[in-house]
Amino acid sequence: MATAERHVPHLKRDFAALRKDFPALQQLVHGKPLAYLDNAASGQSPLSVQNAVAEQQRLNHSNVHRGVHQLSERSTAAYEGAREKIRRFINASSLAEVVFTRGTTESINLVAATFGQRLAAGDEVLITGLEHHSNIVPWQLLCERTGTRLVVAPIRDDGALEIGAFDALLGPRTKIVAFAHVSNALGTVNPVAEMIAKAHAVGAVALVDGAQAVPHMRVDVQTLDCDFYAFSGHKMFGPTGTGVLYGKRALLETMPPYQGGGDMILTVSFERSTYNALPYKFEAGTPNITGVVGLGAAVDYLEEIDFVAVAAHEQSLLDLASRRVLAEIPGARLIGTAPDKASVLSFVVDGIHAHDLGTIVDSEGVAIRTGHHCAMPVMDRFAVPATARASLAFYNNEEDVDRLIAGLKKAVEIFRG
Ligand code: C6P
Repeated sequence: MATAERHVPHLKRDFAALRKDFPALQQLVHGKPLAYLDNAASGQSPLSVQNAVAEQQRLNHSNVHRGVHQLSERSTAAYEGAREKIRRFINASSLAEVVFTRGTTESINLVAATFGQRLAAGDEVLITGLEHHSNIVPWQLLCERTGTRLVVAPIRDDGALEIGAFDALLGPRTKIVAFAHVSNALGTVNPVAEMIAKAHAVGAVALVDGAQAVPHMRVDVQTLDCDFYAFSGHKMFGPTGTGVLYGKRALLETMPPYQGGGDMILTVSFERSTYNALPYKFEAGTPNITGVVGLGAAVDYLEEIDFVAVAAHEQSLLDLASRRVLAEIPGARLIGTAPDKASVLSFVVDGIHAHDLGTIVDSEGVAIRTGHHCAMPVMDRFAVPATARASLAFYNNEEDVDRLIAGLKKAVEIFRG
């Protein structure tokens, strides 16, 4: 984990005060104050992000990189300004390495479709048993196209990666190693720096799915030395439909474009086209300008927060919620108990389907996610059809945990009498 381990004095760590920045958290749901515990699906946006989005729409709505007029220049400055904010946020060495996408899913598909073109029968892509569908299916599509083999490193009964098996599956055939930084279904934190180094040792490139890491820890792509890092704006308190693919410049330079269209070209004739410089080569068509401006505002917001304190706060809430679910909800079982976990509490309760748990706690104003969490192989590994998942952000507090436990007790009462 590439985390600054020091407290920096001017950074904010009063989480009760920060909670007031989030309008959605101030509302009643079913007549009760909202306890929002579905942050792994989508984080709420602070007012500053909402204002940035509204202002872009109200005053600056126009296209980027195209117009000489004032509005287009303002949009271009805001859009490219957000790219610089992201570059600093993840410590990429150049703006050329920050590609805007629609989200983690598109970022991974981009790499599979473009970098993947150089793979052939006999090559292997190594993933882990922890992956979200968006870090499985793009590789399966690639394998179908090229005859490449998909290899999966198994996970242990506690939801941690079997690192010995991962090591054994790496070899000269491995060309891409793709894995989650943090599992969305279990919360397991992977030893990503170690995995990246091991991928490099066999000559493979490493792609990290950072969707569930970026909202919880500071990520430094140069320290990690990953080749690609993918993440989504809406999970880091920004708008939906925004995401980032970080890629090392030397690799991105060698990759063909992903989609064709406006903005990604230098010249077009009917005979042939030439492509724009990085990162524009990978940004065909009018991008999600308003969303990216909002994402830039989300980065501004996060830059003011002490992430060492965030990790400690979320860990203490996760420990509390885990202890209380086990102690107070009869028949509850945690799914995912790896020693290194972040933000996610997945569980099942004997005799009560996860969807019923979700519906009953919702009636109490508590938002959790239930189902397979777009990670069906993880559900298969633990032989459950679905789990209930409470997932935390820095604005959550002990009262949210109290409310979750009370909602679950109500479900048990209804189902068991
Ligand atoms: N997980 C969840 O509730 P998109 O949809 O492209 O923004 O992110 C996809 C994705 C990729 N990897 C991981 C680890 C993820 O958690 C997600 C999204 C959400 O867990 C929605 S399924």
